Amino acid sequence: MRTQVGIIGAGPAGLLLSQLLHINGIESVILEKQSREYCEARIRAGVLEGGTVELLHEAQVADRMEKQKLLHGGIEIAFDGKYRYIDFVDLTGKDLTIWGQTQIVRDLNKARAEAGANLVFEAEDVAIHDYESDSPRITYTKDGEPLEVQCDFIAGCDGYHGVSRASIPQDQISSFERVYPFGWLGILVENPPVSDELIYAHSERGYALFSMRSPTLSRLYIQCNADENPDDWPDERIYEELRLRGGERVAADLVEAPSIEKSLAPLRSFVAEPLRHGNLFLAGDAAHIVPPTGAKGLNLAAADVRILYRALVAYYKSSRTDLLDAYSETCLRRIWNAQRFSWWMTSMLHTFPDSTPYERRLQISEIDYVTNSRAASLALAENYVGLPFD
Ligand code: RFL
Ligand code: PHB
Repeated sequence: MRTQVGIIGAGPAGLLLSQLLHINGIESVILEKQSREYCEARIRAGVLEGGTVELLHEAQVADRMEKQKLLHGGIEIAFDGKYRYIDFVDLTGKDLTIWGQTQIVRDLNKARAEAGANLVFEAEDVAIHDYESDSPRITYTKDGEPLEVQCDFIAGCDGYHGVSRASIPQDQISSFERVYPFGWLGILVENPPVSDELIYAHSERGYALFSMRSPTLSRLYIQCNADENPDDWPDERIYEELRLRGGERVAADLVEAPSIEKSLAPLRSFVAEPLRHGNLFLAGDAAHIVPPTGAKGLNLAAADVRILYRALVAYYKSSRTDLLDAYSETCLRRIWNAQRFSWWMTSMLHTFPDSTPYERRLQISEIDYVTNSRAASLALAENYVGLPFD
């Protein structure tokens, strides 16, 4: 089979790229390892920057989001018995949208299927060939049959554990990484959120986050050891920690309901450079991971896609190669900004097992400063709502 852009991975990055290319008259094929049902059941991100929302409009998959989204004007930070609100709208004039990644993936799958897209689920043994040449290929197996996609470009949108980045010889790609000594245990519960805004809580017992997906669906997280077994965490134990970490107001207002999903995510910061290798372009989690504390992962994946699809459109419509040539450098500037912000939010709000009493005092002092000083709150706010595109 022949196409213009061969895309590996039907996560938000791969689906969004395929949809935006389609709207601009460019053909693509998506090869996805998992089933559609599996991809549509994964609970991941929830907080969208304005730029991501704009891109979903551009991709014509914003109708359901516009009807069901929640708008947020800021975040609360709980620490040391206090609750401080950082008002993003007042500080930056911008708000944030709560709309689950799960819903985005469902809408994109539906839009792609309705447009008759070539979307292959349960593609096995996906492998990349000749990506340095003008005729790259992707081979795979479907229902036991070996198949091949020939294309002009390959987009590696297959996440952190995918084959795209792993296919690049080690001496041609640099990796930068930090692994944190903890993870997030998350539950989804059919219960109204404990507060109108997200609450990021710092406590001696560890960090906790009180988030949401809708007026009737809460998403709650606690910091735990990265190697814990979620089965060792019955709901009652999680709620006990949430109450102890969230402070008095949260403890009084938090209503328990059984979890409908429970998962543990280790925390990692990671960047692979460059993002382009011949005619192979890495995008999203395939190229970079951030710890979820600043809610940047999905937004960064969308930012890569925005830059890549525009570069591909410029190539096909005007034979321009300059935007493709600049892809890696353009993306990396935003990626490193998000890396710095996510690392900073993570370091400020989590409890580190090896920190000294002196460092603990500094951490409290920093949270106090960031939530009390307009200048420091603004630095947090402008990064959280998303830095502008050039
Ligand atoms: P994905 O979503 O991992 O999709 C990659 C797809 O590639 C497929 N794949 C393969 N397909 C074919 N062959 C292979 N060999 C393949 N290997 C893998 C996979 O099955 C999958 O379908 O990457 P993508 O598209 O780059 O999207 C990235 C986002 O998913 C991720 O950054 C966010 O979910 C991160 N994240 C958050 N981001 C935000 O912007 N805001 C948030 O509030 C936020 N919260 C979160 C998060 C991530 C979390 N976890 C689970 C790590 C909260 C959590 C708990
Ligand atoms: C979420 O709702 O899943 C969420 C919200 C904010 C974050 C991370 C995750 O910083």
